Amino acid sequence: MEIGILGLPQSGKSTLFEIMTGVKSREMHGETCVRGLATVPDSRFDKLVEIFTPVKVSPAKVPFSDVNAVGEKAWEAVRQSLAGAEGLLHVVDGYTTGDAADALTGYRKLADELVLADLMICENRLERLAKMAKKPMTPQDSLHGRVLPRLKEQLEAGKPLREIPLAEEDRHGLRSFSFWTIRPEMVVVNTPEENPAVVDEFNRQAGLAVPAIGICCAVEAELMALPPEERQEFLDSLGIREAAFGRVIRGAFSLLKRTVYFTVGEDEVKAWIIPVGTKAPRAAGVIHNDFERGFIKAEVINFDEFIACGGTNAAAKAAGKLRLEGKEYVVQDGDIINFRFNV
Ligand SMILES: Nc1nc2c(ncn2[C@@H]2O[C@H](COP(=O)(O)OP(=O)(O)OP(=O)(O)O)[C@@H](O)[C@H]2O)c(=O)[nH]1
Ligand SMILES: [Mg+2]
Repeated sequence: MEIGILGLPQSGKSTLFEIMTGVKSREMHGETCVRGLATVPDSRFDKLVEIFTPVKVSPAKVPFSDVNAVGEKAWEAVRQSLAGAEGLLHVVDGYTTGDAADALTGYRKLADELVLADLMICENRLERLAKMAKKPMTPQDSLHGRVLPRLKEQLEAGKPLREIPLAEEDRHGLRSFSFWTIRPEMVVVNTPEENPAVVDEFNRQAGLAVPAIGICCAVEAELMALPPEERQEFLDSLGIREAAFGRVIRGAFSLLKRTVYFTVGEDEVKAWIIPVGTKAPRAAGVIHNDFERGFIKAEVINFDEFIACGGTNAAAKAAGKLRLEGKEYVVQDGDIINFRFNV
């Protein structure tokens, strides 16, 4: 579930990237695309680590990428670097003038460029398809020939592709284009310290499907530079209810419809990220392909039940709380799972 950070120059992308990953991409000269991992904070995970005291602790991690590109080829570099990003985090400069209207102008400037970039891809492909009209078409060609005109129309109206309902099969057939505007987008308005409310006005004017998150990147970067035990006091002193880090992570999970399950033991406690609605065999496949192929049953207890019945495997078993689930079981957020498989 890689998140690509995108925004106009000097909007605060690298600052936000550093807040999320701790990686100072601004100091990595010569690296076009910098990747980093954000560790997902989860009190349930911490509790499981406390209970099992495992040799290895593996919390869930979300990859972020930040692009350092200037000059003529910048756009191409951004396109290539973020082709694999599943979700986009669009950072908007709201701090330079502190005016929501300026922030919105900046947001729309890049949003329009993304629409235009997608439109060009669409048109190129349709032109090539038209030229090969007499040759035999592959199923992929006919899918493109069928779906792309509708996409083109949407883009010509200046609208992003993510607003079009698409059948899963069609969506899959369009993957190779890495369209910008088909991907889910989360907007962060980089707010001035003295006026965090600029994001509210931005949201009133922008009317986005998913409202933008307001973050004062400069302040939040200072926060992350503090030792963890001093952070709460700093937040309280500024009247910030929740640090940017947690808000962005939660935003990313809800944007990309992800959830977490756990595997536990004395060797390792690990959190696994899966799409909401994933069935047990596929969830097992995230650990290893063999687990999916040879899936027999999943031994499941949800975190809350696990804690309620004493917080040990033995207690859970004695209380008859370990469920044996089959292939159709939809894994729930916070499930603790032991897969039984046969290869
Ligand atoms: N006052 C203020 N300055 C900020 C804020 N966020 C970023 N800056 C400053 O703005 C400049 C740009 O920040 P970056 O995070 O490097 O922005 P960027 O979008 O990565 O910039 P490019 O990669 O060059 O396009 C830096 O000098 C930051 O210190 C903010 O919230 N308030
Ligand atoms: Mg940068």
